[in-house]
Amino acid sequence: EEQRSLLLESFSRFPPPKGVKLSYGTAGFRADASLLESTVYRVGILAALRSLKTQSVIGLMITASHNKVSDNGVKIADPDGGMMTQRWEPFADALADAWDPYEFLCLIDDFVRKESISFDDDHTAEILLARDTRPSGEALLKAAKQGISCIVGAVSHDLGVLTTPQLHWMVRAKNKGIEATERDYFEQLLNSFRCMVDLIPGGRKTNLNSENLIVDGANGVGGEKLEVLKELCDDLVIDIRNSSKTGGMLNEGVGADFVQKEKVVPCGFGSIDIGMRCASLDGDADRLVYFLVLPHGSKIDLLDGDKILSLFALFIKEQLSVLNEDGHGTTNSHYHGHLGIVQTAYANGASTNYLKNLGLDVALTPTGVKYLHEKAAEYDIGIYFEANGHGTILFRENFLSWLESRKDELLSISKEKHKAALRLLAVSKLINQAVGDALSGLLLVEAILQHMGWSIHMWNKLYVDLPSRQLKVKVVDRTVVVTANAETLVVSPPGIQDTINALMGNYPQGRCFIRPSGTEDVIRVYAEATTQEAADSLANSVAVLVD
Ligand code: 16G
Ligand code: ZN
Repeated sequence: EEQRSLLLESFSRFPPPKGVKLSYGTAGFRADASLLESTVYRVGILAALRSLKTQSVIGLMITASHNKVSDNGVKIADPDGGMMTQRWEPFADALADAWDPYEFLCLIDDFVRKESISFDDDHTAEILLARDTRPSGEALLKAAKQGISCIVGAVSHDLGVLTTPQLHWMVRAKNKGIEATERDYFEQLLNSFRCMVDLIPGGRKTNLNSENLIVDGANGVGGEKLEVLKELCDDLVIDIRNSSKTGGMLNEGVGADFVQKEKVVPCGFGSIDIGMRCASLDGDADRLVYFLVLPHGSKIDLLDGDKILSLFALFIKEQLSVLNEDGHGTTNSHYHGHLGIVQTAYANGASTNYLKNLGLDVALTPTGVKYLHEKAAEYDIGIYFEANGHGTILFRENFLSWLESRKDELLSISKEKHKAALRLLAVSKLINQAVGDALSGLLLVEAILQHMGWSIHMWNKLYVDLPSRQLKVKVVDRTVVVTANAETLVVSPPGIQDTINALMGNYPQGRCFIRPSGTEDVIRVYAEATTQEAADSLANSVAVLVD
């Protein structure tokens, strides 16, 4: 009863916006910030129910990532720090769209019954809240708190401004009973980074290359947090630009999404940076790309998610080979450590070839972190990345405990095996196990480059990207395009795939696919071929098929 009146009373204070239907897409709810108060309030309720159901700490993040500053969004982190289970998405949609107060109550009642969620004194709910630097974030966070507080027994902790991966990390840590403050996050990252640097063959190389590291913070939370990280660690020499404090506009001509899509330097970069190691974070710091400024100063050579993935894969594979080498005195307690790579159809064909030539298993999934993450979790070590720079490395718990338990014994067998085990353990602590994390990804790239003794130029030469082109075609109803095989085949409308196949046949190494966007009313077209002209022409000839 108390519950019902709390819900009814607050419901009337958060009327849903007229004429817009929001849905919990690949990255939660996203819209113009002025439309979101009601939705965020309802997601507060959803988070509290999720916490009651799982009897664990749940996260609620307010961000619209790389989208413009006037947008915002909200998403939920599950107990393991990953995205909210897809099973609950339909309920999230229904809750966000409910108009009538009694329909709203019924919806919650039915769902609570269906999921056997209990409300009693033994069941409490705890939600960690955070937001990015968007000005609309504070008010939206308040709306989320209101939603949470109308579920009896639910408490929220406002953690203020955080990166998306920091919040996911904290949710995961808290549920494992580990201290989970921001300080703990930074300490874990820096300790494991130092550990990797200490294990560099032949000792640390200071001033390896004359290059400096310069990071574009997208005028958002990432730059701000990187400043903190830098303060805590003397070993990190970073020039940070477009940090949120310098007054530039979030994501305007800056950030990983801009750099990756436009293939030009972000604001604040130019000819003075030619030859330097440059990196770019997105608006909530869950994406990372590197780039090199080309002569003349505005065009770049992009080292995207695929290239970061390739660097990580090479390093991990090297450590696993050392561990598995059949040397003298090896016991039979082998654990091969199955390494798997996960990409989407957007991965540059040259990267997939490179990885396959290393002898690695490469799997494809549809676009969206939840699909890649789920697939990567099937391996002892699973590395996933989207070309846009979102990705991480997942380690299976059993594999980690095997490494932990064997590392001392390995020392008596071979120093090299021992070191390889320590490196893998350090990577598992450095790289965020919950979601892609630009800050931890950046530290890992830096540690591996030092380990290899490589400049960014050498890393860039692992393979040469095939020229590619992305187009979007505005359509009335994007759901008419239905794909299969990780978005590489169009099954509907019928016939289109045959035409695409025929067109691809006209270009050497031609590859092309179309898919409905999960975030905009468009059909996306991707094409690659051996020349830019060919990639453009293939993309254009396929785009007209859906126009
Ligand atoms: C979302 C996804 C991202 C994906 C993008 C594709 C998450 C957290 N984010 O931002 O992974 O690359 O959507 O957008 O899953 P699109 O469907 O409009 O091409
Ligand atoms: Zn993001």
